[in-house]
Amino acid sequence: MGTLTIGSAPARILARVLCAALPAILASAHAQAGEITGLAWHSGVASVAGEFIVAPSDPNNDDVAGVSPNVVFILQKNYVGIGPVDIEFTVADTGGVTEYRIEEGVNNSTGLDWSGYHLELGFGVGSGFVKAAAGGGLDFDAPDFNSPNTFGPFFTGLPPTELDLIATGFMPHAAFASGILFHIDVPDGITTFTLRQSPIAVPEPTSIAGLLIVLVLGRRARREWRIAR
Ligand SMILES: [Ca+2]
Ligand SMILES: [Ca+2]
Ligand SMILES: [Ca+2]
Repeated sequence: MGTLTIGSAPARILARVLCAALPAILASAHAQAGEITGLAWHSGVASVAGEFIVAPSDPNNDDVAGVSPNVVFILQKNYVGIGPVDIEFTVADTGGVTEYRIEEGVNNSTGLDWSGYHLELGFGVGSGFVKAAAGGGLDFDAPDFNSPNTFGPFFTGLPPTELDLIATGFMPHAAFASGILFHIDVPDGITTFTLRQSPIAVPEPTSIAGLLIVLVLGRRARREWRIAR
């Protein structure tokens, strides 16, 4: 697990959110319902800190419109490389579908600027990750998509789909994005699920040049092949 530096922007945000969430945490301490009951993160490219789960104040609230009161905080995910961070949640049945909002902060320490951010839902972690099946009940607030998804100051979300959220924009190296918020419908009948999140780096100019060369050579080869026939 990563660490937060006292006085840093992520630490200040964490303290502010903790203070705001404290009444809800205390009020839910004796709640009987539990949907997401735990989480563990897996990644070779990032550290995760400031994560905590509030017992749902409104279980089985699918399909709530607007911001769901059920919340999981993951306040600092610090990427040091490009790749996925898998967060595996432990789930207990509550007799319905509970809609959660996830609130995040993401730090870019990769040395690369980012042009996007991709979120997926599935099962398993790392090379064992498998995308969830469409229609399986685990989704990003499908089919109504009546709760907001926001991606902080750098990104704008594309229209959501059942199992993918993609945001595009420009997030420079060394930037921190707070205010990332999205919704997940968590059904009964599963014991775990995985939220996979991956930054998308701005393509290197050399990569773009290489891609153009490949395209030109391919076009020329096709033309010569047609002439030779
Ligand atoms: Ca929903
Ligand atoms: Ca749903
Ligand atoms: Ca909703």
